[in-house]
Amino acid sequence: PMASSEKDAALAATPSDGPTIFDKIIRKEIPAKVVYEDDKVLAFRDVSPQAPKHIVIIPKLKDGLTGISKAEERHTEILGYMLYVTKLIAKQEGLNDGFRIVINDGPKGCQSVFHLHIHLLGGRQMNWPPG
Ligand code: IU
Repeated sequence: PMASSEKDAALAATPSDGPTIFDKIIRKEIPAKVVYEDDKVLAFRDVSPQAPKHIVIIPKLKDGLTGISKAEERHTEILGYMLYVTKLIAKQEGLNDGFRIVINDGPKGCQSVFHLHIHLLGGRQMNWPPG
């Protein structure tokens, strides 16, 4: 069925360790607005932005990281590096007055793509508590 919202997409998503649309973005098989790329990570503008700036940061090598709940000790280096790159992108995007970083996990966290990713949101006043 057609997902009417990101929450519906997340609730309908079947967690799996198989390839996701992010693999196609990494391989440039589908277009994405890339804002940062190096040998370890790729960052691109979210197709359904939830803020004036909404960027998704992903590891190029998934290595079992379908989500943060699957993190193992071997992943600590890439996880730390992704956070550092997120900060670099926030600066690159001019988010000097603040921003939000989000990692959705599982159905209750509204995760819809099973390839670990950090959301960077900014360019407007964020709210707390989040929805
Ligand atoms: P989530 O945390 O799994 O819900 O985030 C997945 C995000 O990926 C979500 O914000 C989507 O809008 C975004 N996205 C995208 O940018 N490009 C795509 O082709 C697809 C999803 I599918």
